[in-house]
Amino acid sequence: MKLLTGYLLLQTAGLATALHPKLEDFKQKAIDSGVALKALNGIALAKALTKFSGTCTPSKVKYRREWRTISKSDRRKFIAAVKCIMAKPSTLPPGEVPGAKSLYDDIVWAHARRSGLVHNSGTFLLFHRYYLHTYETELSACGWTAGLPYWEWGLDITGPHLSPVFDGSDTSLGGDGEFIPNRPPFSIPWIDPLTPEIIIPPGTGGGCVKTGPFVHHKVRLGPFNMTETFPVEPEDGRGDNERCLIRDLNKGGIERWASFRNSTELILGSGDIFEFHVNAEGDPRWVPTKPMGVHGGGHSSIGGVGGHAADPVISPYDPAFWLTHGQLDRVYWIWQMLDLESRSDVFGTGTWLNIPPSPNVTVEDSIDVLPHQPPRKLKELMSTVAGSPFCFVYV
Ligand SMILES: *[C@@H]1O[C@H](CO)[C@@H](O)[C@H](O)[C@H]1NC(C)=O
Ligand SMILES: *[C@@H]1O[C@H](CO)[C@@H](O)[C@H](O)[C@H]1NC(C)=O
Ligand SMILES: *[C@@H]1O[C@H](CO)[C@@H](O)[C@H](O)[C@H]1NC(C)=O
Ligand SMILES: [Cu+2]
Repeated sequence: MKLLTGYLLLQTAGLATALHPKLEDFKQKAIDSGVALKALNGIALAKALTKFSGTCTPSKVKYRREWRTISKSDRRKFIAAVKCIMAKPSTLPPGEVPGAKSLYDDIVWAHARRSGLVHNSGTFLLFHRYYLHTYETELSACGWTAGLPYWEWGLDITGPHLSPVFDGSDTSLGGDGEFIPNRPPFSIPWIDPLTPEIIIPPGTGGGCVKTGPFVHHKVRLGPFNMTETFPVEPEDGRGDNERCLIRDLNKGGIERWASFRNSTELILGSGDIFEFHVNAEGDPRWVPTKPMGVHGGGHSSIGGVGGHAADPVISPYDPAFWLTHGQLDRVYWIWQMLDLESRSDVFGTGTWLNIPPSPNVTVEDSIDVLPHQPPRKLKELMSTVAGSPFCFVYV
């Protein structure tokens, strides 16, 4: 009898945890090792699979997977599809963005032209979700019909330069940048005076990527002058300024801001979209003592000091951009799916750090990824299993 009661209690506790997981439900070891985050992904997935609607069905849903859980032959297929996007010609109107030679450049431009509106603003999370979908759609046209892969930062806390994601093999996203010694650290020039200075020590690269599938990949657009480009579409930087892809893999980015603990605490410590958003992006106006957030942590772990992935305007030039943002969207998705009904809101105004001041964004407002994806109301981008436009889950 006693045994039965204990069993029932356990069951009940287990169910409560599954429905409303809390930080206290997990041992510190489980949080720091990624076991908790994996469990949360499992709960989110179970909930997502009950929410299919519209044209999204279990037979159509795309599974977005962590890079190293994808077979090596499939990774090569994915890389071939990325190269296919890089080889397709630009489709922008002639003369509008003279430096855009390929479809890949076009897609980078779609981010660059909106950078003053979709960072540290109310559209940040959903614009990037829609932007990843744009890329996933183009990958599909290039033969990769599975879900966009993501990169779980926490697995590489000992150093991204040691990761199979960046080992420079033909099943990686390319290696580190060439090592450049004696570089000074980078101090992030926040416009907001509230934020303490953020110092990023140099990582293990700093120069051009010399190994792996993307050694011939060219960065063309930019650099863009941030002061002038925010928030309007930049005029400078549209020409062809061909150069190599620079990386500076940097374990500090993961250790300080994007560890398993950081992602798990973000999910379980955020009660509403305000808390989730300002912590995920490290918005200096709201969390001045916790700048960067997991988003900035992911970027700086690839871009470090001077790497393209750390450039807020043209970071999509690094093919790893899509995987680090896939992970950010996954963390957002897990958080949302734990209670989708109450987590389908937005927080923030329509401009970067509200410069210049703009109204609060609402779910009735629209964003686009022109010319690739049409305007959509933000409320249409909340569920990833409603079919219009999304039909994907994270596993
Ligand atoms: C960027 O824009 C600012 C403000 O207009 C200007 O002072 C600065 O010289 C520009 N920098 C570059 C590199 O063009
Ligand atoms: C991120 O997690 C690490 C432990 O993995 C911790 O030392 C660090 O303080 C956390 N960063 C933030 C901003 O919470
Ligand atoms: C915009 O949102 C902020 C934060 O929630 C709120 O304090 C403010 O009143 C809102 N402004 C308007 C005009 O609704
Ligand atoms: Cu961005």
